[in-house]
Amino acid sequence: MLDLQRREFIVKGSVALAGIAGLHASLAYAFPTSSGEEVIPWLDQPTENPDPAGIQSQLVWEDLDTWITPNDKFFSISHFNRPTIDETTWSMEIGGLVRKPLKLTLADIRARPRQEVVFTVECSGNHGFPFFTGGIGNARWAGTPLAPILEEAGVHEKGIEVVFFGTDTGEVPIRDVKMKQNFARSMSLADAMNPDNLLCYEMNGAALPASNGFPVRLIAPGWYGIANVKWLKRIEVRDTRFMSLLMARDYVTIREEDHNGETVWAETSVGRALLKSAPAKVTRKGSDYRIIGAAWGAPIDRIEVQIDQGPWASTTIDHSEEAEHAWKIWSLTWANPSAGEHTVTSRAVSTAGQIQPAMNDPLIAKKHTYWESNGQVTRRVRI
Ligand SMILES: Nc1nc2c(c(=O)[nH]1)N[C@H]1C(S)=C(S)[C@@H](COP(=O)(O)O)O[C@H]1N2
Ligand SMILES: [Mo]
Repeated sequence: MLDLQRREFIVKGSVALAGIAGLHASLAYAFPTSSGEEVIPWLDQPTENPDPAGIQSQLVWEDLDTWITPNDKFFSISHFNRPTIDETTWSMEIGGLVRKPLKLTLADIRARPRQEVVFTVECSGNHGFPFFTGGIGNARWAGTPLAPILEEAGVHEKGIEVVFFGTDTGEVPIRDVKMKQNFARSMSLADAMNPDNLLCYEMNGAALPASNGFPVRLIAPGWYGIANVKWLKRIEVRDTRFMSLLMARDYVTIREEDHNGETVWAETSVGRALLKSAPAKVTRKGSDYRIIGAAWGAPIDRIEVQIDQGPWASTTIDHSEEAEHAWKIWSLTWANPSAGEHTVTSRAVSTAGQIQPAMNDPLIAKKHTYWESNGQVTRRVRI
């Protein structure tokens, strides 16, 4: 009963009532609901982070025990510097091909209609290197929708591209040109106008932490981390595609594709999130073992797990906390594992019937860059 009491406090609404009504429902809760369930650490562990300034607070998968990632445990990525911004002097411009350029302070933005979204942000480089496997977190973001602001500014008929500039700057060399430039990412006007996009000032009920973009960042649900520009400084509407470092040189996936037996090299800009899952941890309580994990990146139908080279087994999705753009937490009872070393692999299947690719699928095997590493994740564990 203690287990259910804990759930009563954290789960709201009809899902909670269903959970309280039938004990069996608590079996669908993925996270430990009673003490004595211990985590067995994976044998394979990420290697030492060579860039502690750029990559911070990666998720430790074995520690995953809440749907929402607390702010002090949320990963953060910076390509240039990490600016410290004084909110009292900060303002943001909306300009370029607009009829009425705007300048908004934090108070202006906060005074506008508030909208929240629970969105799992994953860095597109996550799982691209042995030292980078925890570039993911799930938060409740709050801000004001971007689309009405663009409407208010009045986008010119010729405007097709919206560029988001961060306050952070770096010196970027290309050929013999050296540019001191701000972090910049763009979206088509149609993508920018998506009603889910937020000028976000709050993360899990608190002001955005400095490392996650204080005072205001873009939150673009359904997109990889890179699109979610932090420390916003300026939004600019243009009449051509924008080919910045982070649109067209880095964050470009290079893949060999087969076209009627001929190899075509495709170079595509990283943008929307891709279907993915990963095992988070194996737990043991007495002789009962469970595998718990997460799945995200596309509407999820189901998640399956393979032990060693065995058959794929269905997992149970934890429906107690869910949202359209948030990871789903799943679990599976692992009955009578034999003593010794095992591999645990998960794969997500989308509602459209797409299966997360295996590592030897040409989609992954013929990808020559590390971004968009959404292949199946295999972990090793000793029972
Ligand atoms: N201005 C700015 N925005 C940025 C970045 C950055 O370096 N500068 N990094 C991007 C990348 S690569 C990712 S994965 C996400 C990560 O968001 P987080 O640091 O809040 O976890 O921020 C994105 N937004
Ligand atoms: Mo990223």
